[in-house]
Amino acid sequence: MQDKITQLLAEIQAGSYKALARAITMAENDLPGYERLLYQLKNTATAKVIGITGPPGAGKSTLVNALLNHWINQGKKIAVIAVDPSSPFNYGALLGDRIRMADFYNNPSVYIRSLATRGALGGLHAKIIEITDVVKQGPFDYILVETVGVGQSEVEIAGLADCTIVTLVPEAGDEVQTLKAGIMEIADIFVVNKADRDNADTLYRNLRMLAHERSMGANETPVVKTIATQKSGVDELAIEIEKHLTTHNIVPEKKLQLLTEKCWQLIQHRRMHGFNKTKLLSALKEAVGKPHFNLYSFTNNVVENNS
Ligand SMILES: Nc1nc2c(ncn2[C@@H]2O[C@H](COP(=O)(O)OP(=O)(O)OP(=O)(O)O)[C@@H](O)[C@H]2O)c(=O)[nH]1
Ligand SMILES: [Mg+2]
Repeated sequence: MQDKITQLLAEIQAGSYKALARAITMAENDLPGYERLLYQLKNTATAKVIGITGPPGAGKSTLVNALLNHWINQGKKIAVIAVDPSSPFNYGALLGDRIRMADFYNNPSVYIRSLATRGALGGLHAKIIEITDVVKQGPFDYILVETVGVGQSEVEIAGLADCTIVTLVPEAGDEVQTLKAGIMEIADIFVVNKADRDNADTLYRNLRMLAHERSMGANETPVVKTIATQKSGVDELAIEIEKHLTTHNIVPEKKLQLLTEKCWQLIQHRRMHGFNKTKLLSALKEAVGKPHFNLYSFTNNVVENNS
């Protein structure tokens, strides 16, 4: 009989969204078999991960919506992971947004999954790397990961994605100078969304200037103006994404850093296996009053007895 996990993986690879949903739930909740599933993941996935980040309300979901529309018309298959509690992809979203997305929920070319909780340290979802790796096993051309940009999460998305799109809106024009350091580091493409609003051109020019200053003769980070609600500028954005994906084939430093962090975290997690705070507390309760109690040798004994 074929192993259940092997079977699940084969179903994901064959394009079953039901199997994919089940595997993501396993990853989210550390369910039995989840680690075995991870060990079997293949490194042959061709799906490209595209991160879309930016401040709340910048129009990220509307842009994702427009990109889905664009790529579906080209016969592409796309997965969307929305790490954002207020996202229209989330079930808690406003009714209007849900109606707007209804087409794609039932479209066989699109798989949408929202992850409501953030990572413990304010970064992305704690299992975002594992979940993206699982989704990569499916027969997708693109995996879009939408995240609200708040510090740590932007760095994470840059490590996770093959192409990171930073979405800004005209209202952010004055902030560009202060955003400079962090955001310039991670953006592969800038989008000036809500280009139907005043000051869009100012923001556009400022970003172009920053991109130029920073490029030092190398490729400048492209800046694309969009009106996501009207799907305007989306063709150009799709071209820039494709251009970036085809010209940047080396594993970027930021990806290596993220993977190193993850590996470190997994090692820590494994080394902590078998330790239990309640047990520690009762052992300490017994030991702490003794005249020869020493926290450091106590800890050393606990570690040695556990190995
Ligand atoms: N005028 C204008 N409004 C837009 C445009 N794009 C999006 N909006 C509107 O901006 C609001 C926020 O859009 P969303 O797509 O939900 O923004 P978001 O960045 O995903 O928001 P969060 O996920 O909550 O951070 C919605 O009311 C959209 O209709 C645009 O190009 N022009
Ligand atoms: Mg959103």
